Amino acid sequence: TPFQEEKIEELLRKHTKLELQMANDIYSTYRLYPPPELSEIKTTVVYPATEKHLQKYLRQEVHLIRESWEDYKNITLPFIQSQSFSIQWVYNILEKKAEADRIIHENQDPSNGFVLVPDFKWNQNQLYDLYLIALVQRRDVKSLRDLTAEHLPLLKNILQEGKEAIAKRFGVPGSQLRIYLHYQPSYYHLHVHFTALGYDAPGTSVERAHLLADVIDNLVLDSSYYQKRALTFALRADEPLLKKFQEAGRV
Ligand code: M7G
Repeated sequence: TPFQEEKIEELLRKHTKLELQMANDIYSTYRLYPPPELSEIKTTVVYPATEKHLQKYLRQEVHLIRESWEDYKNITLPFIQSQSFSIQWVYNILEKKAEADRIIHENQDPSNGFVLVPDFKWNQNQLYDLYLIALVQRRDVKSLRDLTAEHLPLLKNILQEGKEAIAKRFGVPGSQLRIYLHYQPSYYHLHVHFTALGYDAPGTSVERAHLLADVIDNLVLDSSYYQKRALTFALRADEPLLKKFQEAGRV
């Protein structure tokens, strides 16, 4: 986890083992062994993990896919319907069976409502790596590909109320937030990522992140924007979906 500013002084002052490696004039380098309270490693455990979880966390070669709407209907959609990650954890949050005490904001409207919670990648100890996710109440929207003008009230609520709730609770203004959707997501229940603008969060690359404000504008211009245009994303070398695109001659 990132160091907290007020603790960083202790790192060189208190109980820290230092082994000199080299010294030259005003410069010196050391091996530093921090005390346990300053050497926290945030750990996420997935148990039992599926083959797909193993794939997600293994380092692999990646390939860029340019998915047309036809590709989505013929290749991607049947594939995600046949095998995608369980979204039980999302339903647990919506039904208050898990993480209920962590909810930052909730709009209970069944069509246009959502729940805002800290992402499990963020330990909430510092604002530097602030990371929250908004999970929509409705269960019939898988991803960006499903969005039409019908979803504008929902998306506008997430943008507006999400920013307000984060400013109120954490004091971070909307102008310092990056608010976006992933395509492809790992979990096919519509959700929106809120990360600190100064933090280079994983998954913010141009081939994966779509700013919510841009998504809203695109849908205002054309309700079927995301059922028309091609979308780009990267797939890892041994992902079965890549194989499907290869078999279809689309890579
Ligand atoms: P994604 O775009 O579907 O996939 O985002 P990614 O994980 O490849 O980015 C899902 C988001 O939900 C990620 O930012 C995860 O860190 C977060 N997340 C996943 N799980 C299983 C949980 C969970 O159980 N609780 C919380 N609070 N966040 C989770």
